[in-house]
Amino acid sequence: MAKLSGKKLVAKSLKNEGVTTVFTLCGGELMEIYDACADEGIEFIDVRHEQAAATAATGYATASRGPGVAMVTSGPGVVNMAPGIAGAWYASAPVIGICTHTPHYLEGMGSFQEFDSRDMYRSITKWRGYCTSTKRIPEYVATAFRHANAGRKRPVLLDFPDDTLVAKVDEKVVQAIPANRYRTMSHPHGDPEVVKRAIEWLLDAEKPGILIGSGILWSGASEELIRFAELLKIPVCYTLSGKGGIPDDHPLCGGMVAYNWGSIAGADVLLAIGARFEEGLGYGHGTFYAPDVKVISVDIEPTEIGRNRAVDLGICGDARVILNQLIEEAEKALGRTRKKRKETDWVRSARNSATFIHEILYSEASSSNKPIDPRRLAREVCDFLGKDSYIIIDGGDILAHTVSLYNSSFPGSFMMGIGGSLGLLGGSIPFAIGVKTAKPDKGVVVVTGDGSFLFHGSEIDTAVRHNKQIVVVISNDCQWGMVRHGQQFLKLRDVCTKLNEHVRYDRYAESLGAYGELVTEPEEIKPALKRAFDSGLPAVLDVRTDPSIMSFATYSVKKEKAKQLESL
Ligand SMILES: Cc1ncc(C[n+]2csc(CCOP(=O)(O)OP(=O)(O)O)c2C)c(N)n1
Ligand SMILES: [Mg+2]
Repeated sequence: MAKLSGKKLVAKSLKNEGVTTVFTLCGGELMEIYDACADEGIEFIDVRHEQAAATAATGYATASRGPGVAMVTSGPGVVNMAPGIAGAWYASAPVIGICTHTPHYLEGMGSFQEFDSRDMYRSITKWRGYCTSTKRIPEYVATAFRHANAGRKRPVLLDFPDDTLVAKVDEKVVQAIPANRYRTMSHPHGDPEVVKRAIEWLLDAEKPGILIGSGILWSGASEELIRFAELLKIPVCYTLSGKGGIPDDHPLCGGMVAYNWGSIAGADVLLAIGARFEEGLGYGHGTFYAPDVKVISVDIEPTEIGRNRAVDLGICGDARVILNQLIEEAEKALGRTRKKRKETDWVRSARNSATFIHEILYSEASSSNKPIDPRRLAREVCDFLGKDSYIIIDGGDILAHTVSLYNSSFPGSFMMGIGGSLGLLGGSIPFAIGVKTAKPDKGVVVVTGDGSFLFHGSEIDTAVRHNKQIVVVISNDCQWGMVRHGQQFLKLRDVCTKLNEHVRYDRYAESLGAYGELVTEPEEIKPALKRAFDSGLPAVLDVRTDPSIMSFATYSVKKEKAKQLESL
């Protein structure tokens, strides 16, 4: 009977999970794992920082709606990977972080690169496995995938001491567990009685509203959402991370709450699906909510229901399954009464306010000034993007400008490379590499601030080496704009917020083998984007933007801060 090393078992177990790509940065103990994985047909994308490995895995997971895998070395590798895993945690992405460890029998003795990863990762992973038995490797890998994918998706850490990886075991003592045998393939349904009550309330409501978050995207429920909203003629608003759950040009789309707060404000019954009542939703309180609104909250994670605000009905389960249940109940109820829902003034006003706000923002983005108005840059990029491209955004003010102008075309076409609500700048380049790996036939565009680009700009090198065409548009205002604008608004010292005015990001990209262009004229943005795509290479456009333009997001946050300072 053949003997298998732990490294072989890791490779075989990953293959068993259907893994085809792993994001990594090398280390001594990883070399034979690379070989073993190559034998199994698993490809590696080697990045320039371990944080980027986890962030690329997050991009891969987000685009594929499945697990993403990052593999790093012991000690420094796993220390460096942590911020990327934190981003995955806040983005609710099922990322499997794999690291090695100094031998178990030397634990606590101070061996070179020994590090207690499980303790460090406690608050940013759902599960942490430390495997000290070679024959149990398949079980640990299976457990990691099971935890990452169960309920609300989140990252996990798999830690393998080197002695576990080096030891060999008889093939026959190893239990290979088929991936479909240790986790349920069905998705949790909502309680039918509660679903029925939700439909009664929504049918009785004069001003029903739907609020969606990223749960819609993770469960792949956009189609069902649209069918349900159309059936009952209910306007739909979305949170920042729910953007893309419904196309912006859909007649029932009321836009993003942060901008079009008015669209469904005053709803008498509000159905929140996969949207959490966190800061972006005023923690569930404020003028957006009618005082006697009935809130129905749908979430895969039971502890999210009732967090920060009381709800009137809670339905725990998978968004797509529950929307199908809601559709079925609604059809039954409408069939009984033979009524068809009509479009009301309430629906029209939600749509009109969304269109009105978009038109204002769009017209404000038409300046032909030089340096280029960053709003114009955002508008040009959004106009350029076909219906078939992903956009990934990063940065401060430029992020806010772009969010407000981008009309999402297909579910998930819009993504943030900033670790969900963590707001972790700088991830967009590796994130985009992960997206391009999962969706090689789609266009992938990054819009980022110059400051944010600098965190992981070196990953352009990764994109070149692995032939991942991502087109990166830098709003180069030579500053940490969002923070510097805050300093100006609050009349504080102009310190620590300037960036290098001499740098040429296009030349930096060219030196790495990518396509690069400096753009100083607003009319040149679209042609430069076309040239970038036509080059067939990863590309960087260094677009010189006006440092004086503050985004609406910065303005409103700083206004609030000024009020607080005054009241002290
Ligand atoms: C990792 C990280 N560090 C610091 C911050 C604080 N921060 C928020 S916005 C911002 C400025 C972003 O500047 P840039 O990327 O150039 O975009 P701009 O605002 O200039 O458009 C900073 C530093 C953060 N959110 N994340
Ligand atoms: Mg900037």
